Amino acid sequence: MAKSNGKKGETENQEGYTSKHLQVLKGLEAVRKRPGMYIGSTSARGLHHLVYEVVDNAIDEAMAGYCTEIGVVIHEDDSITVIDDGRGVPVDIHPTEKIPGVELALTRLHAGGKFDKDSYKVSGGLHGVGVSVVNALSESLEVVVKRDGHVWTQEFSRGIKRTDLTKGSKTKETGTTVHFKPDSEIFTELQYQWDTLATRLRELAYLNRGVVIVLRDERPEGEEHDREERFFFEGGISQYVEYLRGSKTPLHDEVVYLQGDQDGTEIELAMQYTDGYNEDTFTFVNNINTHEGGTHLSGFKAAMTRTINSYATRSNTIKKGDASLSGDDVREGLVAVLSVKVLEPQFEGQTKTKLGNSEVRGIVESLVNDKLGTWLEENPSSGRRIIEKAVQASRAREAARKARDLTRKKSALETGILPGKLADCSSRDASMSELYLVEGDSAGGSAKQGRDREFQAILPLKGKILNVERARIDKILSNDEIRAMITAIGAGIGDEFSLEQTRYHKIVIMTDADVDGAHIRTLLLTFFFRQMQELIEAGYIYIAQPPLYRVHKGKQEYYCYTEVEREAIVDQLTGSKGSGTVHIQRYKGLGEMNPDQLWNTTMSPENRTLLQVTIDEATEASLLFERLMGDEVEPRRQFIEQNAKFVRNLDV
Ligand code: 0RA
Repeated sequence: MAKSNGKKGETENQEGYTSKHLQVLKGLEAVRKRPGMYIGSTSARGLHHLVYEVVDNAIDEAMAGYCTEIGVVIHEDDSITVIDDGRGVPVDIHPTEKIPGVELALTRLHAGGKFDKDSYKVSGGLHGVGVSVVNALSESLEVVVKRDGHVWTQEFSRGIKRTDLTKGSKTKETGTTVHFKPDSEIFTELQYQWDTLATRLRELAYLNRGVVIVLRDERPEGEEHDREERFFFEGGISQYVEYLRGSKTPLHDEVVYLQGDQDGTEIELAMQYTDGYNEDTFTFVNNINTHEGGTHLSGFKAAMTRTINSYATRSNTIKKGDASLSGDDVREGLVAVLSVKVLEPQFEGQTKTKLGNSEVRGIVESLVNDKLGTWLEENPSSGRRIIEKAVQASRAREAARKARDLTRKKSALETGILPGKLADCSSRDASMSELYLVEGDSAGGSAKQGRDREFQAILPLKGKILNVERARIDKILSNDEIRAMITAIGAGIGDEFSLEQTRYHKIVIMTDADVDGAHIRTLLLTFFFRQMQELIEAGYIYIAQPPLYRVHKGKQEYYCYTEVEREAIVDQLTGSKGSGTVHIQRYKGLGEMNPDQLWNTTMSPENRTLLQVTIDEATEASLLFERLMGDEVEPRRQFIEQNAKFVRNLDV
């Protein structure tokens, strides 16, 4: 039962809350009743979102010039501490609300932010809901503020204050520390993922040049835990472009950096051309990754097409009467980061990551037209290489179009002739159908025998598939394994891909649990990422989880999917009654399982675990692909070791 806060002049109701608090409670109770409305989900995604919410506040302090260092700690119990050296949340009594600013920020919905309208706040999307939401969804939350010469503390539980703001020892420092433990009554997932947090914090450090962000994991055991990483990039988004470029060869030495502002909209662009065949443009609005693009991206694209074409004409590389270079042509091999700050952003689209503000298009377009034009004039040899690259892209695209037409006839996409190696399912309902892409003919054979042929189709893939990261489209289409996949899936590729035509709503990559298997899986993911991205976005791509061990003793038999599981089972069996020794069989490949075992452990919907592949962290994903595919051996080895990086547990 809540206690009276001891203040005079406020009437208490039966439950012991003051009328004012009742109002407060109602606000945060709404958050607890429908948490999804405020943080998107109550699974892993929402859990991580709590951290971003607090960090965003600290970043706001940094953007306002008051904070240089932010620390995030994952504690042993999966509680989180976020510490910053900003101004500290105000502790003085709010003139009209009559409670300290801190308490206001933590107990009132939408009262968390800065009160002036001239600063860039993250809003829309899932961000910017305020720290009170974190408070509402935490079993416990303690805030420590250093401000006005003292250390101040206050505690809450599930959004309700447990203590009044307490003035403690003297200090000259300023800053805010928030420690919270997500509520197990709310969240279905309580474990923090290092990679998920690290990816976002790295991104924030690149986008906010000079801010130091340190992530520390204090949880013991396991390779993922007990570590610390520091993100600090003096070069900001230019350095981000270098990171994203990975091992691709640049066409010009320096990253192009443009900056400008108009009517309160600030624009920063960093870009570099490489010898690659893909485009990697990442756009951000107020630090939020605008996966779905929007007006800033269209302004950028329009300006690129116009500026490169006009430079090509002026430098006589393309003549009057020649076809002009297309947008895709002028962006082939481009790595770019566009970061804009907008005062009142309107976010649209399915995932609220598309910028709607129409005025931004023109602002970005004229800045890029103007400054990129100047850059090209001042760097003619770089300019020439860029134009040559675009001209080559244009020729290749024309050749590819012809090749594609040819392929379409040859592979009979339209006549419906499926690849010979495909063992198709009998169902014609795509939403029920699954396609297993299986490494090797022998595992493919077991899968064909073990499957449920009603809804499971099997396509065995032989050996290494083509690295699409290092090939132009015409070459990609001449590869047999890739052609078989394209025809089996039935939805085309690239610009012509059509999600509605997909013949299976689950495409399951099933490879051996070894380095070769990881490599093949990555090649396949690269292919889907570059040529059928919508499949990933739709959540149709999965990774099968075959067991690593079979442990048995007498008639007792267990399959173990991780080392930890194996240890636990072995301990249990060793300690259990009954005669016989404990046998451990390690599966080196799918081929070692007979059809029944493969079905029972990996394919049967009742028993299997499928990992859904997301491109939530498209930034990281693209880079990882590039790192693996590049010529450097070390990152490739590292990548293979950590290849589950873009794989997240089913998060709906
Ligand atoms: C309200 C107003 C001001 C700062 C903050 C909130 C603030 C919130 C958080 C949350 C985590 N770290 C934070 N740091 C600051 C502005 C205070 C001023 O005008 O001095």
